[in-house]
Amino acid sequence: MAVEQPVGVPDHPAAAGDATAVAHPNIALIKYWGKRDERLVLPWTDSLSLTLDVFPTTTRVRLAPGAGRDAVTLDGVPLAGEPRRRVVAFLELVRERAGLALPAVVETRNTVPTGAGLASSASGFAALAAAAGAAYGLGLDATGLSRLARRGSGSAARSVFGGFALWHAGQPGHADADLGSYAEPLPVPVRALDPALVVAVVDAGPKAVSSREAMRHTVDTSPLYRPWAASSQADLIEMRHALDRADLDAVGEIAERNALGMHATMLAARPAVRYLSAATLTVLDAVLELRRGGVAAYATMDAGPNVKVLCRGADAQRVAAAVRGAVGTAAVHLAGPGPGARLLGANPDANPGANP
Ligand code: 2P0
Repeated sequence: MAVEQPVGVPDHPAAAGDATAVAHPNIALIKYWGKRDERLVLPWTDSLSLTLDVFPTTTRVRLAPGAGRDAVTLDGVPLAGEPRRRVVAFLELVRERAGLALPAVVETRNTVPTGAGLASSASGFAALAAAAGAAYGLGLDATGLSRLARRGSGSAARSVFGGFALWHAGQPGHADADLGSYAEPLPVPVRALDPALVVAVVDAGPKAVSSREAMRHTVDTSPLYRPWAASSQADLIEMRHALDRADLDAVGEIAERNALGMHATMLAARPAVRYLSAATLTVLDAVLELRRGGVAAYATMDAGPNVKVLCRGADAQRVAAAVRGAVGTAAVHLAGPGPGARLLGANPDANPGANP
């Protein structure tokens, strides 16, 4: 991609006026499911994720003096309805903070199947936050960028950082709740852990129920929600110890039970929300079979039927072959740890979240 030259905005020297950013999706090993504040996007629980090196989103934001309203496209197609509303609401937040009322042209390129439970909103809002923050001149550090990305989509707070990231829920009742909820990178012995995710796309279609709607419904109606939230905090503590000692089997076991528990909360909601399909269960059987054969392989699923199998990088091809053998129609992708959100064409100091 060509490096964009900043054009600047008269009277706002900090505003680049034109900025392009790239961000990658992340997969939660300890899930985020449920908000305590819908407007500020504050979760009930902490979550922990791995940012991937596949499916980047690239977003360019150009300020457009003279335009009547924001122009927002995804892969060249103008956005409409709720997706457009969410982007425009996010730009409003940025404009308010910048004290700059200009509309923008937002062009996004996604390489992940949108809406398929593969975290396109995480990479999408992390890239948008980085590009819009620079275009409007917010001058945010990585923590500030994570807080801002969170307002677009909760999981985007984590995609600001590369590798493993922990998103703090923040303290309920804190005077400035917004300040307390942000992600930070976790120091993990990645080389010793050698993590890989085999992504089995068993259905790339859009989901019937958005994760936003599904988590709201789960919190409101599922008798299993509070017990899961409590167990998830305990899982997080165990997960951090397992990561510290590069114990991939323990990491996988905790991640798998945390994800299955999250889906149990949805299945117990009234009425149930069920993202898992017959093909999902077939992949779960294949994962069990791999473990019986001595391969460290553990499954996690998000707001969709697709399965991400955590394994060692050294075993990834074997795991991918087993998944393909189980569900012949599945598209299988191999992923490893990826970088945080970064501006294209900017000097490294302007990229506080992008780990090498
Ligand atoms: C996660 N998911 O931790 C969890 C697990 C899906 C299942 O974060 O409403 O798109 O925009 O804050 O971030 C998906 O939810 O939801 C998600 P909003 P988001 O990755």
